[in-house]
Amino acid sequence: MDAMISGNLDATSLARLGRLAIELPSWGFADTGTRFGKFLQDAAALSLEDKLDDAAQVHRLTGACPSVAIHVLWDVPPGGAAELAQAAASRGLRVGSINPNLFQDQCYRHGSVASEDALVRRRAIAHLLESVELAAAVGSRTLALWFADGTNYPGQGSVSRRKRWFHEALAEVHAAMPEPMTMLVEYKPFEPAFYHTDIADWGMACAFARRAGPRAKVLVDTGHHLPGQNIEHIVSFLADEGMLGGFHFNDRHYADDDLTTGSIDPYRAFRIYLAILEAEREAGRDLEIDFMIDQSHNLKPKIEAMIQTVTTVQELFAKALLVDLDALDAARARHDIVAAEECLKRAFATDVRPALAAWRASRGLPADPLAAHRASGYEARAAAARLPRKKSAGGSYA
Ligand code: RM4
Ligand code: MN
Ligand code: MN
Repeated sequence: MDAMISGNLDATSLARLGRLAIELPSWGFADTGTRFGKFLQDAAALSLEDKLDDAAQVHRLTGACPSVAIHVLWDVPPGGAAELAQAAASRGLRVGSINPNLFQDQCYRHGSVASEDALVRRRAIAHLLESVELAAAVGSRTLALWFADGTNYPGQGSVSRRKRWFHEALAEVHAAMPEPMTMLVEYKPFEPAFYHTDIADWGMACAFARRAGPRAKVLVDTGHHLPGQNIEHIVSFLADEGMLGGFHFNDRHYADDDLTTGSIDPYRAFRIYLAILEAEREAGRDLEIDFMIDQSHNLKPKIEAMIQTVTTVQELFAKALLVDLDALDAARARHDIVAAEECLKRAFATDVRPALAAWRASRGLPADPLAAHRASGYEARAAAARLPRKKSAGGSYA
């Protein structure tokens, strides 16, 4: 790529950006809301096919989203794995992470693999094992586990006993995973449980993953931290331990808000990407990380929000690529705090959008994917096709 096109990004940086695959969540295209209600959108996806159509539209315009995360309870068609894989492949996509659902059925109201009820624990493990089979059958390499297990009141549960049940369940599931499948263990401090959550933070997720087996890693959902937590520190720490397995990108202002990535604190997202790039430089290769989006676009049009997210991630990743790591290390070596911080600020302040527009055009993609989507008429066509199928509010998301 010539200098005119690359602008302020060199060829190595653009190549790394080109290898940044961002997985789209099927549930990000469906109607969602809050626990107070759901606002329906005419063009929001109803079926698996709708969700895949929408994901394909995002991938067509950005060229960066070849896979779709699947929620077992919400997305698996009657024809099972074969139909699912075919539905994705026919749209130029592949099935990405498989997300079991252990939080919706009535039997899980007191927990799933940590329930006091042995029959519920068995049922939960059986669902996880079925999810492993599904993942293998569709060619997915990632089993993404998020558990709602926890308690609401002091005294309600034995934390240590529940912990041991988690160890047992995850080890059993890990043993059933064929190579090279990876298990990702997600953590979250609260919600839906409000007193204690069985996997409340990265340290617990890391301990559970370590004991589960060598192909279990930690999934960092950027919205799953208590206020003030230094997420990039967690990212660097996990990467150095070889335990960073994946991300759920989103942004938040208060709690698990699932807002679009970079909408509230783009500097934090930039610092997280810089932590990844520093770890990659030390490793001398790209880290094997699943970069996934986990957002809930309650009011924004779903596809627009998704395109906005992908381009924002690319912009912030590109800014992180602009950080002069040699200059940064030199500043660190002489304890020059100001110069070190300026390395970050200079890169973050650089407008990479013209360079990215030229980069996209050079790859045969629209220079402005959002504008191209708006000009395509996709939204109106989807609304016309889906509106007659829309029923009254119902169903679930989370
Ligand atoms: C959780 C968590 C999980 C997601 C569920 C639906 O808050 O972020 O990743 O699968 O919501
Ligand atoms: Mn998540
Ligand atoms: Mn969440």
